[in-house]
Amino acid sequence: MHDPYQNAFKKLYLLIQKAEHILICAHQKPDGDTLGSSSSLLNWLIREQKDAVVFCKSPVPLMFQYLDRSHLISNDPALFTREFDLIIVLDSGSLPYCGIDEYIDHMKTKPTIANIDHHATNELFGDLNIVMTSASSTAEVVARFYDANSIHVDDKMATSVLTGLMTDTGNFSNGATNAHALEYASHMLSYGARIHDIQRNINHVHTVQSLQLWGRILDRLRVNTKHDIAITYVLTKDLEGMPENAESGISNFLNTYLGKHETILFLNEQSNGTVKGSIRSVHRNIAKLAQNLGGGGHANAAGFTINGKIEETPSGPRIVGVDAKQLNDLLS
Ligand SMILES: [Mn+2]
Repeated sequence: MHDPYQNAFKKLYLLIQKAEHILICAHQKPDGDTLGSSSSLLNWLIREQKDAVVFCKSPVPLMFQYLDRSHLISNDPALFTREFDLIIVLDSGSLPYCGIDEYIDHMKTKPTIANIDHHATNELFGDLNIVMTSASSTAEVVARFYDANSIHVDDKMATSVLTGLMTDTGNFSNGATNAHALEYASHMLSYGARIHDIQRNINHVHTVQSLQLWGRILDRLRVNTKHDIAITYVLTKDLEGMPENAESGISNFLNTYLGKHETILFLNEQSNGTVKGSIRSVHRNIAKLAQNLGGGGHANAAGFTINGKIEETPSGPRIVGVDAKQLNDLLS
């Protein structure tokens, strides 16, 4: 199959062959795509007898610890005091998004940076940029890289790639789902990917407590008819004593099950004085909307972060904060 990215994939392969010490970076607050892509490449590089390590600023969530060699993923910034020839950044629109900009700034010798991603808002910060905005996931880009270089994919590498494909497509149900996502998923199954292992880990992670939290969030769901947006939110105090990431997945859940309203906005109040917003839409391109609010993302799944707190009012949530005017216009 002809792939216009063939040259870039060959270049990446050469960079890897040339490098002796390789650092793979997954983005902070990691999802299945960044971790799946990282663990897949790590397993391959170890097989190639390369000195390779993975850094992720946040710890690997329990639900992703089935990924092969995920226990080797380090959140120790001291890694950046070592010398590397190559850094491979996965699934990150920018270095600050990944959480490694300051660490890289302080490195004595500057490694070559390969930027592998699928976000339309990617800032092309790498020396080599392979940003496939049409790809369902970064894991799909990794699978195409293996294909382009005739790299044998073993069951470990395949399980990790399939994890990225399944999580970024919401189990092949959201707007990122396309023929290639299913095609590569099929390839990964034929290479021995452990799909039942993935299913059990990524979909059966909820406790009674976290589902009760979802109940509270669903109870707050309101429709803003002026902008045709369904809005709900979670407060910092709701998350006290909850399992980690208890609220994650709710915007995708709403996007899958709330058929009538095209756009969903989920506001998540953080303990550091910011509010994170996730926007999902099946047909509307909401990347611009997220960008206008200082964020970014894909046409159907995007997000932003603003300074402020959520105030509950009878007509719904409002944000108390200096830069909140634009968002409050959307909420009113
Ligand atoms: Mn992704």
